[in-house]
Amino acid sequence: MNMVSRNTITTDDFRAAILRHLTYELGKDASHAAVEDWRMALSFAVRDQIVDSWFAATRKTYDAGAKRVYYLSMEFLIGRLLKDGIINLRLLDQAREAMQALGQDFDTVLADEPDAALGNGGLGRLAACFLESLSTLGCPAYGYGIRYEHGLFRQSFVDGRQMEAPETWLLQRHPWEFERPESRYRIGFGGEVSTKAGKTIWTPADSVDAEAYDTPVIGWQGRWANTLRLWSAVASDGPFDLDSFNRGDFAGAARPEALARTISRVLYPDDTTEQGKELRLKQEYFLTSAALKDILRRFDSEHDDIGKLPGKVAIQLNDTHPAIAGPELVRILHDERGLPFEEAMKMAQACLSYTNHTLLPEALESWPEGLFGKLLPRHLQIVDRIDDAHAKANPSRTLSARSDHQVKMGELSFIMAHKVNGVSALHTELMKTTVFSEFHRLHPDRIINQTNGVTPRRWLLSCNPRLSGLITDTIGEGWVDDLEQLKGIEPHISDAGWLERYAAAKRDNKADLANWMAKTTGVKVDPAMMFDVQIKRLHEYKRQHLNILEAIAHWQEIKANPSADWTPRLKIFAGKAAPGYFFAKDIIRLINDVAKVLNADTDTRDVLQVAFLPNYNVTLAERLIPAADLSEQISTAGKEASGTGNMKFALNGALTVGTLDGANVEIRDHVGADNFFLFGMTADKVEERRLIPDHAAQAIAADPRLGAALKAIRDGVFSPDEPGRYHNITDNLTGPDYFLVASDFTDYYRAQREVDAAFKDKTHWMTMAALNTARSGWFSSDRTITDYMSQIWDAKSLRDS
Ligand code: AZC
Repeated sequence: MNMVSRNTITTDDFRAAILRHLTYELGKDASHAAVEDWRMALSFAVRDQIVDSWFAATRKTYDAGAKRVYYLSMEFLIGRLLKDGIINLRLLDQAREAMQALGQDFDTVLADEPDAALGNGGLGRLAACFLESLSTLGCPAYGYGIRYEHGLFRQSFVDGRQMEAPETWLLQRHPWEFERPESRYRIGFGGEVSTKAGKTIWTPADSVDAEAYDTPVIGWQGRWANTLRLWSAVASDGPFDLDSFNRGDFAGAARPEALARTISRVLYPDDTTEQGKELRLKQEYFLTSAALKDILRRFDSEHDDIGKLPGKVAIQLNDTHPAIAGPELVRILHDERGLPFEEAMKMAQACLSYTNHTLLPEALESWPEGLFGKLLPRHLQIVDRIDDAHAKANPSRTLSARSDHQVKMGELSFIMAHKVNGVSALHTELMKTTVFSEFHRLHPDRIINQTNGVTPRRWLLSCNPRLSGLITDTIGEGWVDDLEQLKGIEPHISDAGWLERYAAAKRDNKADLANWMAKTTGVKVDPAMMFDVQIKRLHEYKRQHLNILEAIAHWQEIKANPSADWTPRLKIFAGKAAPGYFFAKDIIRLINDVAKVLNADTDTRDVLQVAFLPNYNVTLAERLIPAADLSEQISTAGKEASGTGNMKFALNGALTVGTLDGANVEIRDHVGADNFFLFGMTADKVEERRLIPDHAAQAIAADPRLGAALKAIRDGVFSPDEPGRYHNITDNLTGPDYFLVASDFTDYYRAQREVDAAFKDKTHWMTMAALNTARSGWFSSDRTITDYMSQIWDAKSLRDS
């Protein structure tokens, strides 16, 4: 098979490098080394291969005096890095052969790596895909984030209920990072603002130090590597604690230590509800201030004219979480560097841009001004001056970042950014007409769209070797960094032999998943069933409960006529609920309860089963997506900003059943309406429907299947020991039903029966699946990043220079 070509290092040299690391770096004898030791040794050997191109990229950037992109994000949902590095360096053959020669099972060693789960979901995973694409494209860039000691919690189920345990990815050494004790900045909080000789001086009361840890991010073919710089909080030994100590204020003396320990300790596990917690604001300022100090230090080392800043520095705010970058940069430029205020503000705007990832009102960050002012007294003053300057420039309007005794981070980000982007065409239009409508009228050129994308290295080449092997065999390897080349497989789809190979890849991926499920969860499934997959965070707007209601109704239908020719289907769920989001946790439990009943039902279990796989993470996604037949993208239209899982599924040949929401709209446009199962109300219809006071009751009255499914839940069919267990869910769905589960049910049910019918015609199904693969090239994050580079950052690739 014409596999992707090899790196030039020989297997022998690579094996020697692994042994050298095992012996001299880890101090382990090969005869006693554990899997973890082998993994470390292999990781170090791979890392060695990255470092040279990493240095070369840095040198090129300095030599060219090039503009750098800085991606500020509270989340980077990275997953494992070992295989990613091996694949991008094209070391797969050597690594496998070397480990074999050393008597180790390569896949076992790869599987030993914990996921770096420094993110909640889509926003964090997007940041990770973007970093990889920035490196692949050779755009000089840094990711800045927090090195959380504990990433997203570990999920397990007890009696079907979600349990959370701390995640401890740093228990073992993290072989990819380099500690940089020399890159350390003091970050202040609280204190006083004073004026001296016309200068404003902020004297913080407390401080912590941010210490850098660098992880190289290698692009495709190892041609370029950028840096992910994560900050860890350590106690600063500044005058504050010594003074307190000398005064005998030991608690005060210990405060910096305590502060430091908590700030980078844990990722906030709630991705859609803003809780307004002080620690969260501290984390946000900690990341942002450390990043800006680092950016300016680097700038100063190369340039002596601050006026050049916007030409050399592009700072992207990943959602509003780092929005304090606006006032912080103005503070540095005005207070510390002496630029006139409005000039400082203009310069900051020219550097900054902001991506919005959600319109959900509960996710739009705002801080009580008291809390904000207590922690960041100077920044609160600057927010006011920003508002004044904005009002002066736009006299007829009263839009401001501080209002109703709150500091509003969306408004602040909008004002302080030269570009504001949405993440899908629909989402961007909704930004213009809803949350930012007034701002948009005032600044009609500021909002632009950048539809999300995913990296094809991780989400096809690495996670689906069977399909990527077939593709490379058919069209060569150019698709890996030019995903639109996938169109080249389209002419082959009508070739029965080729299509059979495509189908075989899917079949084998499904068999692998079935084996893995049997081994790890004890759930035995037949890989001939349709694998119907919904994997994402649990949220009412994502409507996992619509999916399980459909399963219940279908089960009832099958039970009434068990011998009919049903299409066998396995519904797979995975995803975490925010620990405080009780409704979402109820949905998890309901799905688990339903699974128990359905999977035990001998009348129906050959044709309908349900599995909720615990502890969803990037690695599990890499396992599930290549094995999926059907991708559930069923959010209430207008609520899912984009979705990125939807793209990964389409790319890997799963057909979508979905609403016209987020990037589903564009996926359907690209793959063709015939190759997509559409259902549900559009975003406009959703808004209209909500105006009907009893919309849910009407929908239930109109569809007896829905009524019967709800009744089964209410009667305790799935919770016989506690019939009332799900009254919150049934009350909601028969009452307010804000996310219109009832109103979309009937059309969803219809679409699912269409799916069933289509799945029976294997040739037709596989043709549709292959067309999804062939036509998903546009959803590469390389395309997205190329557009950010030209339309937002004005940044150039240096890869080929
Ligand atoms: C997510 C959106 O919900 C998802 O639709 C989108 O694909 C993703 O961002 C990447 O743009 N948002 C989040 O994960 N979190 C927040 C706060 O929006």
